[in-house]
Amino acid sequence: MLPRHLQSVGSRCFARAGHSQFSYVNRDFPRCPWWTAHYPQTHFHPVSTWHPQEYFRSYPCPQTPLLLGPPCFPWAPGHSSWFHISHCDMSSTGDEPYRKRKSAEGEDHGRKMLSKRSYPPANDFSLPAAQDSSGFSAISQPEVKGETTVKRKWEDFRHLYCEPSKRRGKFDFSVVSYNILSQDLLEDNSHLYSHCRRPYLFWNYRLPNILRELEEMNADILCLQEVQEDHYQEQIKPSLEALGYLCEYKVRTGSKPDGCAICFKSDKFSLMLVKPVEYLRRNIALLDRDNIGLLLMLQPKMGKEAPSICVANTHLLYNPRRGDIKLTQLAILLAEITKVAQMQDGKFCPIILCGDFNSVPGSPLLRFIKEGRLNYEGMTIGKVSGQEQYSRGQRILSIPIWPESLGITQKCVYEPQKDQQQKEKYSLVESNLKHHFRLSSVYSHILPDTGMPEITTCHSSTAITVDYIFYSAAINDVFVQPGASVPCNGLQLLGRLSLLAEKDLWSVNGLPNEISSSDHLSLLARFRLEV
Ligand code: KL2
Repeated sequence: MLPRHLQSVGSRCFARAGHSQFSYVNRDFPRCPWWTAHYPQTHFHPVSTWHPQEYFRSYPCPQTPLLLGPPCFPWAPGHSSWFHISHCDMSSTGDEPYRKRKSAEGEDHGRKMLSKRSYPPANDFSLPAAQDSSGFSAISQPEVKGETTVKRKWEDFRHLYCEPSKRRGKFDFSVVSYNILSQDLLEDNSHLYSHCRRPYLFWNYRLPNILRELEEMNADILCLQEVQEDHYQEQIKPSLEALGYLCEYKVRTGSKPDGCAICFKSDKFSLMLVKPVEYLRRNIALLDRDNIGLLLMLQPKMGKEAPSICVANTHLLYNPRRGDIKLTQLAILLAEITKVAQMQDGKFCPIILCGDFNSVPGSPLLRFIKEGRLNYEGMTIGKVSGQEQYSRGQRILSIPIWPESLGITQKCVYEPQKDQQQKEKYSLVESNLKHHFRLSSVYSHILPDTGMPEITTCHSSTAITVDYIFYSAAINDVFVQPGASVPCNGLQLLGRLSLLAEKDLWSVNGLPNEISSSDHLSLLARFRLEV
């Protein structure tokens, strides 16, 4: 018998190619300001004033790990997808919580997004003697007894589109965004994983799970964050190459050894351009952080001439108090995208923007990405990302946010050399940020079945959405932004792998757990480009 909150999920069937079990009419809340009304069980604020902390409570968990079942996507016929909960026989005596050292990261001292919650006792686990290369004990898979399932459903939107006319070509492809939790950060922030059974935190345990998950999703493009450089070079890149991917990587500046990777199937795309993006500017105090992004231009391999697709991947600053830095990092990325994605006729090629933005849905930063504009007058820097309800960053954003010496305008484009008159104009700038794109989010941030917030990251101190896949939507796309003038071939969202609610994740001991080996969930979407 499933726990009560899982019954509705467990009783559903999987969505298979052409047989979606679900109706998606009215699912698109960006087009409907009163979207909450579709989910009468819930009492959420509209997204723009949403503070996740008000809704996230601890759901003490039964002792069950989260398993990802066999692969199952519409383009892999005969399979279906789910998360699988197994009832393990675990005693709850005296497991040593995992600890190494507290965060030494200067930027990020001692914040908690939620008050510390009580967790079920950790479980006993006898460590075998063998040590892996990181000095931790090697382990074998624990015994699993009894099974129930929490599924991540494939949500199929294909029935919402007309078949393209015979004259038009179509190119379908899938994209993953996944913060895989670098081992270095896991060990630096070990207090966030005190709820985990220690053996599940060893890299040698986590790596095969992560690779298996990536293999099962079989996406055409992978945007990975928190990829530790040595693990990338020695393990991840070779493994993905063996699966037919070509891989590009950008490590963070500074001493943190992780970065972002974009990997793509070499039989689907040709690589046209690689652009690593560093946000660090040694001459600008605001930009003294080591976060980075990575852009690729990928040309679809199809019979017809198709525009390249600009794929951007980033991991923005974590620090919940420093929205000023996050917005500036985002502006740099958008300026770089503008540079590479603008075609000869001035229009933009289709854009996919993935990553961990360390900002919640409905926050000013998210509104800026989706709406293309933000008036930040009087906004405190701690409010920008919405990570903390009672933000401690109380300084008001300066106008403009970043200094002129960055060379990026308030429209998030690099500016040409200016004369004196233009410089004066810049100094009179208003508190309005803009960008050129109309980007839609693949996810709706609320689960349609229950009205609960979707979660992309979950550990001892938080359970929120911070990961996104944005895309330039075609005018007939299900999630096209209101008022969007679509500059060129946009993308249609054909489907996505659903996310989960916090209570579902805590019912399987949170993240990472036995089977899901990051503190983030993977995001997966399928798109169509019509040419
Ligand atoms: O939230 V993250 O995890 O997107 O999953 O991004 C950052 C955090 C990542 C890179 O800086 O490391 C994690 N408290 C919680 N998490 C932290 C902290 C902290 N003090 N510092 C870094 N991270």
